[in-house]
Amino acid sequence: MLDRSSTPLNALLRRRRPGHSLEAPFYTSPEIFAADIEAIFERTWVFVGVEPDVPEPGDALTVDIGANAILIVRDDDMAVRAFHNVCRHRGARLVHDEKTTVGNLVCRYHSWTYNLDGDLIHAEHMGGDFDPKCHGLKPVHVRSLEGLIFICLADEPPEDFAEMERAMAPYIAPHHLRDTKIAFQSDLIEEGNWKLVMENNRECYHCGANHPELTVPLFAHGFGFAPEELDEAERAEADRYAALVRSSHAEWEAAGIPSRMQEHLDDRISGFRTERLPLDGDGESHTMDTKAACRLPLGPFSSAKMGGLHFWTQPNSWHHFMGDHVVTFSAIPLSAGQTRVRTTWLVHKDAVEGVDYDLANLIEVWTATNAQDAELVGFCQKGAQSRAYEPGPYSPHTEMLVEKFCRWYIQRMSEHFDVARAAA
Ligand code: 3BY
Ligand code: FES
Ligand code: FE
Repeated sequence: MLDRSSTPLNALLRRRRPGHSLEAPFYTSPEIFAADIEAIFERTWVFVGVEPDVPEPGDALTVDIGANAILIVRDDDMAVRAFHNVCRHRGARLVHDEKTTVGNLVCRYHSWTYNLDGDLIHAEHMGGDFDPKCHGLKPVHVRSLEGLIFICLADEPPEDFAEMERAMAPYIAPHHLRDTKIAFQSDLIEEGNWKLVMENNRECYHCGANHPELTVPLFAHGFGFAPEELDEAERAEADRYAALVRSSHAEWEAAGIPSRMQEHLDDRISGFRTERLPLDGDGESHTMDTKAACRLPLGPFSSAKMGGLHFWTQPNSWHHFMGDHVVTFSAIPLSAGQTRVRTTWLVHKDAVEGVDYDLANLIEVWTATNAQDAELVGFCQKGAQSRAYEPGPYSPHTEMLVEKFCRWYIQRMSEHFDVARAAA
């Protein structure tokens, strides 16, 4: 483990150059990876799944965050609960499948059995002095933001999550996420540090050159540009887009659909950004013809042109809510050089594949985009290992939000390790 009193980590944190990518060890060092888990993933609210991952009582989902095995279950009262996936007898992992359905939670080792509330309800041969009440599963903080499941491993989770909930619930609610089902889920193991995955997600500087599918529904100029570099035609296009954003926002907000940008990426622990943006072409969805992929709308929308609601959270998620489907993404760090990106496509729960939606059409844009992003992240991971690598400058026009991600990260790390040092 890193020596925290005279550490290279502290020095690296102190000398981070604003407006530039991070120094190589932040992407490559196993010690800094362990520090990231401790200071970020064991402290902040982490997005792990959606309520439709566990639609019925007894449905369970497991996720590992660093050395922590977490279990998310739907209990008999339909509440979503989270526990450490660790038996209170001798610590065996309790649930082994990533997804399963259980009546009770039975440990394979000596058959200790817990109900869905985490109470130990059966343990043989433990004698009269044994108190099962003291051996329930250890709970993990869990919150569902309109169906998006976040967990926090800290004893005292950041309280500002409530502010994000208050701000975001009205944006997400119209999409009725709890009335959706998973049409498709994909796991991609990206060959890159989790921060490279997140940095890549926080800009579209790379979109024009790399995402031919994504740039069909998304506007090329929607994610920033240097005004002085635009020619006349490009400027006219940018102006047209800005006017469309203004008129779409006015129209949606008047219809009770919150749409305006809100951004707290680096001034809160539970940092986030949102904005509902109009789509190009016919503007209905993230598809190759920009038309809705699913015939059943998610809510009682007056138009199919609901744009795309972006919702990004620190440290590890991004989401797109359209009128007809939702796509959510979670980045789970596996090691310094590997990250699991889980993508989940959700449609109305009554939608029938092949009748109301064509699966290939539904997932085409983001399947292609994810593969392209995974490759780009891999390029950067390789680059960070080279002796030629040095932090490079972010574009002030298109990479401001990458900078905000890095600033948020450096703040969290500095706070955590300074506090730990002061307390020592
Ligand atoms: O998914 C996102 O929200 C960002 C913006 C577009 C590209 N990128 C993947
Ligand atoms: Fe679970 Fe023994 S470790 S029952
Ligand atoms: Fe991308």
